[in-house]
Amino acid sequence: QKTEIGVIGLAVMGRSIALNMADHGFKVGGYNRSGKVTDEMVKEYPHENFVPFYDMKSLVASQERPRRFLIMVKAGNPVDMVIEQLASLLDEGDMILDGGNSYFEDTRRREKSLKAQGIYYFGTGVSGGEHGARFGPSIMPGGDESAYRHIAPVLEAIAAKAKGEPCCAYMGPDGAGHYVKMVHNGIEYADMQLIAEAYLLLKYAGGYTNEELADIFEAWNEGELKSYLIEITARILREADDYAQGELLDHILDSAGQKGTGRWTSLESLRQGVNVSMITAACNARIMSNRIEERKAAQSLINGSPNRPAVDKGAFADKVRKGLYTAKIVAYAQGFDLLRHASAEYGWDLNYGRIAAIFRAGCIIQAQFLDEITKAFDKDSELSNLMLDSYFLEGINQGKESLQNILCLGIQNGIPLPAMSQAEAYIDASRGMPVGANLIQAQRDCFGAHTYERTDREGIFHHDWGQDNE
Ligand code: NBP
Repeated sequence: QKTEIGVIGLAVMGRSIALNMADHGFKVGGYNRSGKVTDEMVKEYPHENFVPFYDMKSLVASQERPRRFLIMVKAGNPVDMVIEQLASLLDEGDMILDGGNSYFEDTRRREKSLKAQGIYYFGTGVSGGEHGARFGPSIMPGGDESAYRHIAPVLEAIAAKAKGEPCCAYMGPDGAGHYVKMVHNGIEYADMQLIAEAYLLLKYAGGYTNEELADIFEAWNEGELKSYLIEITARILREADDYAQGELLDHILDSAGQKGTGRWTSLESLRQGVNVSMITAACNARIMSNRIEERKAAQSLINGSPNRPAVDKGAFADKVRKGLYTAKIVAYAQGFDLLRHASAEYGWDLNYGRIAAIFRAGCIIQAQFLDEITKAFDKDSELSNLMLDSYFLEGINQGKESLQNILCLGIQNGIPLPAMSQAEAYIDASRGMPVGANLIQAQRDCFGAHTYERTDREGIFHHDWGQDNE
């Protein structure tokens, strides 16, 4: 039977995306290494437009040229193994898309090597989890621009729609799509950490009950914080436990998992010399959360906060909302700053407004806020920092005092607020406050003759600081 596209890897994501394509009228061929998985899929989710295959050769033979394949297998070696098998069966002009969470450097390597064989390779970021893949994810394809038109009709049909527009757009050459997905995930880490910190403040400094908290998050979801993550937080806070008393949230272990895309973003930012301190803080917060035993053991050893100030419950929630919004602006400013540097470094010519636009639906960080990011970059595509756009500047200037207030209160209450603290530090460093680097330069010159520059004269200077400075 003839097919129009092949999906390789039919686990949760591959199966969902294949069915999504089938729903949109594409004849989809599906193949999974273990045939059992394919059988189960066909049995549980039969679809007239889905054709199962049990070897790659027949899958390839079922398509007219140029052929199109989407690989949805575990990131890493499995992708290379599938490519090796698949590429040997393909002809010049055929296309392979990798929809998994592949590391962008792997994507660059694979794209280059397949190009030499005349095969177009698209590293394609897909966000939205199982539900997104099934009913409309946000899709970030990167690869050869001239070949994009061959895959665009399928990707744009299955993508989520925001105000009628598909949340899928060509990102740039080679690893650009997977890079954007990586930064998306990094921002997601920071966004989630900020919400967790707002929750901690409201719960432990504000003394709100879960029900009150759910009402607060629901109300926030009507305003500038409106987003998928705020919406599910309100829902989570209301969820009753079916095993013990109260809400499920209070019975979930205080230890968060991570699969590594946040860490990749953080490591990459250091390589690029870009400060994404809030993403790094979010990674570190998860690392600390995993130290359950150490945290328990030190509980009675390290002093808490003896003088916990009283909180005006009524006004507090509003301050937390403003502080959270301010910090959120900084998290996105940092993420987009990394994209800007990467674009220059790798020669991608990324379109930041378009990137924000495809995050508006389907993905985890979807939010009203993203419309404003698109507007900011449409106004000025060379905008050096999102915080400096007039809309966001107003947000920062209006919310900064609240951020400072809730930070002070949180710290006095002994509540760890790593991401919010980084937001404040970033704002203060950005607004030209001295950062102490004059002293660091003096120390470097003192112990290592590393020289320094002066504020009042051109040139490179070295000072004889006296003894003990070899
Ligand atoms: P998994 O990441 O759990 O991978 C399982 C799939 O990989 C199965 O089809 C398995 O085949 C196949 N596979 C493996 Br493992 N090694 C293979 C090999 N050497 N050759 C061929 N196939 C191999 O699946 P997933 O959760 O559906 O995710 C797929 C991709 O999408 C991943 O990169 C993931 O990071 C990404 N992603 C996932 C989500 C999500 O919410 N889950 C969201 C966004 C992106 P088998 O059945 O024969 O073992």
